[in-house]
Amino acid sequence: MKERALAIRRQFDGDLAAASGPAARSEVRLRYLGRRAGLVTALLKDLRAVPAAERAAAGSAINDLKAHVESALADAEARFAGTGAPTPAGVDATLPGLVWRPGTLHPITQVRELVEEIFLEMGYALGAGPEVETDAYNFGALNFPPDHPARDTQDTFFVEGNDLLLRTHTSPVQIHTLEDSHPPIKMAAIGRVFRRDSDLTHSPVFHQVEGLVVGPAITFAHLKGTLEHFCGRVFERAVVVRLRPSYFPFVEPGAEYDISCIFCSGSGCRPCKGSGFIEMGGAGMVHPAVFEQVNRRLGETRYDPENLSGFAFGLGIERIAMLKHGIDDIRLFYENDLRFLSQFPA
Ligand code: FA5
Repeated sequence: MKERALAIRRQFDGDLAAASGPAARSEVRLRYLGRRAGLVTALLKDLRAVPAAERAAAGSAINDLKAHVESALADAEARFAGTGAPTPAGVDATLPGLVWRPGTLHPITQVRELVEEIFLEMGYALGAGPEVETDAYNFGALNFPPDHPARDTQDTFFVEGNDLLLRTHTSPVQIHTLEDSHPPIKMAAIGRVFRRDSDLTHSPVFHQVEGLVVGPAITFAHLKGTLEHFCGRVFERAVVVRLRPSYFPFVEPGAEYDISCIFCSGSGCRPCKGSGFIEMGGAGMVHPAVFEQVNRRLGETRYDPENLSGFAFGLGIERIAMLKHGIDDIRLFYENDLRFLSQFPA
């Protein structure tokens, strides 16, 4: 009986493989499982004639065969389900199916994550502040005189009257951090900022990163070394930092900093306009007036400018991404065109 079951199994496998459509598969089902003349059914009927001592083993062989036939038929039907159905009018069944492409992180998110990683490596805490700020945090506490041109409606999006606005830079996070912590401080913050500004390299919404270090005997040399290390890690090469005197009301001395050109290493090329350097952002030593304003708001001398000093710097995340990937139009980051975005696999 066991041999007969095996032979029927072999025959069934061959018949099923040769059955090319639903009708042929129905025939195979009838041939093996049909109630009257099915080959497996016949075996079951013959079981009665098997001597009692061999009946259990024979019964189990037939049951295995029946389970195999049923599950192989069910699999085949599931695999070919629908292929025999007529195609509805107007449907072109020869068109390729949907292609599922895995998503990638936005290039700005990738730079943001890299920058966060570098600051964490350097032992900085990550800080944050609100995108809707008061004039006091965005300007006043940062030592902007009341008539400073940056408060002009040309640059600032005001939300309500003249007091609530969309922050124009991440520097207000310096004030939140000074108010919420105690020295020594090493803080970096990345976030969205807003300006009435729009051209090939300027967007009304963009991202900045802010660094703030406060402690005893922090010097301009610490600032330069930090910028050199940070920019070197961002662009994955050794860079030279050049500081140029500049004015930001909340730092003194204040500077704009450039790095040696990442395309020509300083010999002069088109992206660096032959100068050998590329502009990166603003920096400087925390202005004593900032410490004094924070002390006044806190009602205590938490930051004594005689015994403490600090440096701060800021730069644009989009600018880093544009330099890293050779992109000359900032709007590409915000148009959500997959042909552009899919070029930056994470
Ligand atoms: C500032 O915003 C200062 N808060 C930076 C700073 C921090 C100075 C700490 C001193 C100490 P600035 O306006 O230059 O500085 O902007 C910094 C960077 O943001 C620029 O170098 C540029 O890369 C980027 N940026 C400015 N405006 C835009 C814009 N509209 N679109 C894209 N990036 C911009």
